[in-house]
Amino acid sequence: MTMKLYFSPGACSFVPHSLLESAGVAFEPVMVKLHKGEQNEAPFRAVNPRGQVPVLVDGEQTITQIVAIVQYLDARYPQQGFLPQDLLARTRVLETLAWMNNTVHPTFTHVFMPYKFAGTPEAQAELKTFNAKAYAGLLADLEQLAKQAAEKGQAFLGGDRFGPLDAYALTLLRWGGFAQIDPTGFTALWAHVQKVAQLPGVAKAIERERLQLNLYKP
Ligand SMILES: N[C@@H](CCC(=O)N[C@@H](CS)C(=O)NCC(=O)O)C(=O)O
Repeated sequence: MTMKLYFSPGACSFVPHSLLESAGVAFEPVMVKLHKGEQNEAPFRAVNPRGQVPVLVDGEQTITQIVAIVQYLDARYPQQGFLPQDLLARTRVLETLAWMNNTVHPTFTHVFMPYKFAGTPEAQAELKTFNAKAYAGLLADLEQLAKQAAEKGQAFLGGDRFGPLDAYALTLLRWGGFAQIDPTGFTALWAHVQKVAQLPGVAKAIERERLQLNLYKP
């Protein structure tokens, strides 16, 4: 049975979307329009009661959470080397992936969906401003990771193969534009993201999602 990936254009589901395209496997992409609130409607809630993308459905199994989906895809398509084989290198990639997912990403969610975290317009405005600043700091940390990889002559953030860190970095840097952060200010990261965007699998996911990399409007 063909796998299904529930995704939303520009959302964090870009991570498994670009991994699946890179693996060159047949899957059915199912678009969920978050801006129309489809994640809260019955058909999608029946798939994921938590109302979030990404969701990977493989036969009888429904898998959510990027960190879990990435490990599943890595095990299913070992030839892709999405995660390094070496124990320590793999642990380091998972460490950074978890940080992206549990720290960088939710900081942006406070900017993009402040109504999830505070009730009044004043509190939401404060959350937006405060977290946009914090987000710029976290992108600066990500810039350091891209710089270190480049200095080591490492082609990708997790090693010598394209993987989840590269796809997540692209997504997180792109989101910066919504927070009034100029991506080109992060020189190493911007160069890396542009390079990653040209990989055939990543380019396919970008095309399906119709993504523009630089959303910053001065
Ligand atoms: N920790 C979750 C985060 C998922 C998440 O935040 N998804 C967002 C899109 S980037 C979403 O579906 N938001 C819709 C909503 O919360 O209403 C994961 O790794 O899958």
